Amino acid sequence: MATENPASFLDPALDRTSIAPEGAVDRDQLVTWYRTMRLARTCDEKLGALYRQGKIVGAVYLAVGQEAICTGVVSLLQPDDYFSTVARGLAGWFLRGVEPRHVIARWLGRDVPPSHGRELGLFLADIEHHGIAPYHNGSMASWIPSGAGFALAFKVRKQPRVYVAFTGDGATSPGDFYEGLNFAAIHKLPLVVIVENNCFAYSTGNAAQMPVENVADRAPAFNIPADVAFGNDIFEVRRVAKRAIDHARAGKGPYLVEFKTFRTRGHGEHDDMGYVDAGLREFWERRDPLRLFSEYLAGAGGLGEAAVRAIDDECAASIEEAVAWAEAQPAPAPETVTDRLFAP
Ligand SMILES: Cc1ncc(C[n+]2csc(CCOP(=O)(O)OP(=O)(O)O)c2C)c(N)n1
Repeated sequence: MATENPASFLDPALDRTSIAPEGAVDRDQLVTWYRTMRLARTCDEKLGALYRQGKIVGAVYLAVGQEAICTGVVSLLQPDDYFSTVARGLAGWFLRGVEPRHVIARWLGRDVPPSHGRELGLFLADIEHHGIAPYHNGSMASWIPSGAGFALAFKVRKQPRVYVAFTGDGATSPGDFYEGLNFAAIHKLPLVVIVENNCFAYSTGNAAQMPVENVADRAPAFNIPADVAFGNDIFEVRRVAKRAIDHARAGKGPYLVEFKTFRTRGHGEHDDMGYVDAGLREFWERRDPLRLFSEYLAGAGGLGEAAVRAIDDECAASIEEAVAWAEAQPAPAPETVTDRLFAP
């Protein structure tokens, strides 16, 4: 595949190596967001280790480096808003109450609800308990028209709800992206599209799959507003995403937000990222969302270094417990293989 490695993929105007909120933020909220991001990071790192031990069924896809986006966006949603994530939504799931032990057990293919070993963690959806919508299949961008469908249902029922569809940069090139956003724009549906532009669609750099500099440059084709922002700053994510969510909820139609970010692991754990040069990696590692957030919390955020480390340790312990629980769950019994294939 074609690969390009421009210096950073990041417009210097968006760049920063320290973060801070614009106004006062409640201490408990800060801790909740940080804990969510750390829990997701620790869980992902553990899943990477389990993959190397041969314990994961199939491939595993991690969100290391992208945690601020999902955490920031989902933290703004109302309980009855729906969202769907693709491979990089772990932090959002945790914020909505999904338990790490269930996520890990799913990746291990265990007999746990809701699919009892029928799907992997990648296709996580639990609309009934957590408002995490199914995105119906793995075909890139299919989740945009299905998100428009959910948003249409909200509009027809006159419910003040929004649907947030997370997507990657690569998934903004297939036709489904255009069909879904076109329909949503015509009917002014409450659909927010959050693009996590992590520089690569698998190994294909942005310039090799987009004739525009930003995904947001595609929004004028739908006559909808769009923003580009730095996705590793939880405070900026919340600031920008709030504008989009408020717009959609007010009945003004879809809104696209492109967050520039980077995944510091491969597309999946089978991908060694040989196509990424060391300089690019180092650039983004300095801008790691957890590093930026923990530096703020330990310093100007007033929490102090020891309290931040205590949260990290607590997350590490809870992921260890979750793995122990998940490994103790049984695999689905072979004779149940045809169960749950069809709705009763
Ligand atoms: C229509 C379609 N074409 C190709 C693929 C194979 N595929 C799966 S993920 C992926 C790259 C996705 O890149 P991006 O949307 O940028 O998300 P990222 O993995 O970087 O988060 C490709 C090409 C697919 N799933 N669907």
